[in-house]
Amino acid sequence: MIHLRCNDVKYADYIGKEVTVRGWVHRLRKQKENTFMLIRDDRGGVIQCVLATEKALTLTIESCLEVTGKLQQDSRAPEGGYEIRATDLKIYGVAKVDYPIGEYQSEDLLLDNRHLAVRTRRMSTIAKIRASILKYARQWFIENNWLEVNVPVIVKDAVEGGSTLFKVRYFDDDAYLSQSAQLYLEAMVFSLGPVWSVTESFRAEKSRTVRHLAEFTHMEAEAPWIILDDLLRIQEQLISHIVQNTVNENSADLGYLKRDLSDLKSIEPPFDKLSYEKVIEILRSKDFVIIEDNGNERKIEWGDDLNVDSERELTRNRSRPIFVVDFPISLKPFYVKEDHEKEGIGLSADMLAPRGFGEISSGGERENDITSITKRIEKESLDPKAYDWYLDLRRYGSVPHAGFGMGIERLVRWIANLQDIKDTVLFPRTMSRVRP
Ligand code: AMO
Repeated sequence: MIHLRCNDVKYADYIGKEVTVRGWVHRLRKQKENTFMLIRDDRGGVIQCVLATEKALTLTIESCLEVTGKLQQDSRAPEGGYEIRATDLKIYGVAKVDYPIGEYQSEDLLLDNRHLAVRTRRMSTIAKIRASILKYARQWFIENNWLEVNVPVIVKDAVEGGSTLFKVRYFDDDAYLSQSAQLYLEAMVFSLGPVWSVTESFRAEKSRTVRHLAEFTHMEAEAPWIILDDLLRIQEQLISHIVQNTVNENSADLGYLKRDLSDLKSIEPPFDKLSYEKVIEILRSKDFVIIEDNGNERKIEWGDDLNVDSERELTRNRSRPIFVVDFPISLKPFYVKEDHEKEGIGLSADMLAPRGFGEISSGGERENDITSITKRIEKESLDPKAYDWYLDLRRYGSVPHAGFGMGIERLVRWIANLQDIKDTVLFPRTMSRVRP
């Protein structure tokens, strides 16, 4: 018996042969004599099956079954003009008639039923693109001799400020869900050299935006003996490798999502670098305004952080990512190293994706000076005691080092051209959504 996996076979090779397909009833049209079903297999491939209606009476949308019959060519059949004339049917599970997902559904209904919506072509297409992005990221790190490591996600210390920490009860104590693997990766570079990890990070983000999740997949890398310029080169190469290979492997998937491939194909190093000062100058020349917490509007000025709107404005007419460098250190966390040639400026960089997508990574050189780190930890209202182990890294043979963190969902959002970050992950976690 020939088991068809729809996406992997050339149907023409099987015309007239008896084949079997296993899957779910994707579409169903019962006529007096014949029933026409579009069967979707477990890789998302589809084929039409025609069955005598008397054998199909119990069948419903999303019923799980196995159909055997002769493969025939019929130009009326959807998805390529082939169909199976069924002679045998094995039913694994009849679906209840009230399957909640139809052709046109509201966003909320799809999110409430995400455990079922993962079966839609759109969601499985995005999942495949995401898998390629992770695969080619891993390939780049392996080819360039970086060691993959794992870190804990239950921690005692904040990396990105205290306001977005999720507290958890840890036996008789309190702990937090990790915001970033960075501090642990920093500990590893002393004995493992360049290291990288993919870990879930957690942020109790109060803001509802199209690019923030409460839980996201964080790809992070850290290496000894490198400076900011090296870090930018590493990210340019990594991103170009991921994009070119994903476009190559997933062009049909990207096409299904109506992603214009020409921009992506042009992604190659080097990426433009703009200083924070230049960025503020550009935004001011466009009369870009900031809305303050009290609702007042004013023109953006030096010292303001970049946000979703300013990054959209900066990148909307660009086709390739850019780095923003030379941020005021006051806008950056305690670990960012100050540029000793430019007082008050940090040796860090954010990478912004083009066409309005904005920040996808952040990183830089790490501060070595214990006094400076401690002061800045206190300034962020964090408890220096929690960082004792981290400060040991500076006490015992500190090494110049640098690293970055990149949000996989932000990367998927840009590469697959998705507006809402919730679509980049099968089971999104946001302020208002923790199930399914
Ligand atoms: P940062 O906080 O900028 O830096 O995070 C790094 C990258 O992670 C992604 N990201 C998010 N993605 C989805 N939802 C969120 N709420 C969210 N928050 C962040 C973004 C961002 O660029 N330790 C530092 C990095 C470093 O210096 O190594 C850090 O975590 O893509």
